[in-house]
Amino acid sequence: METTLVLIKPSGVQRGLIGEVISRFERKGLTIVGMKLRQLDSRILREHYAHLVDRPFFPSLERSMTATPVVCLALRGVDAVGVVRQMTGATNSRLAQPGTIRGDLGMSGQENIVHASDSPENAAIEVARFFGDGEIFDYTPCTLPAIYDPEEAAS
Ligand code: IDP
Ligand code: MG
Repeated sequence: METTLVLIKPSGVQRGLIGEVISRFERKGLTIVGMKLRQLDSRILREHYAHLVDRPFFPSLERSMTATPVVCLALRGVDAVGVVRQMTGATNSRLAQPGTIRGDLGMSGQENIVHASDSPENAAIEVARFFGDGEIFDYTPCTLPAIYDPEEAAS
């Protein structure tokens, strides 16, 4: 199974969408193996958004991402990285498909409710960036046989 990182951004926190977003992942059948609030700062954002630091909108993105604490989630499941990216939708919420978190709940490119890791390699790096030792919990939900067939559950 894969473990992926989701951040419920200040746009989601401010708008009271924490429960809605977590509920979607729970209902899908993903296991929450890490969850906490964290106040981000410039140092971690420059690392997390290293690919965007030189873009003109970066100061605005940094202000937005530090406006409130974010909710950090580590979600586990078969192909969890791709499944969660699909559930997240396109970066610009106005273009994101209905049925996705951004498509259903947002109207903005920047204020787009959630972050989700974009590859298994980045997911491993990002889970380690946002969670410390002892903050990821390895457990098997008793519902697993109703979520996966035995072969899937062992993958
Ligand atoms: P992603 O979140 O869909 O993976 P990235 O390109 O990695 O998209 O960008 C990270 C975040 O930076 C976006 O989720 C969004 O909040 C912000 N962002 C990206 N492009 C723009 C832009 O053109 N204007 C304003 N904010 C942007
Ligand atoms: Mg990205």
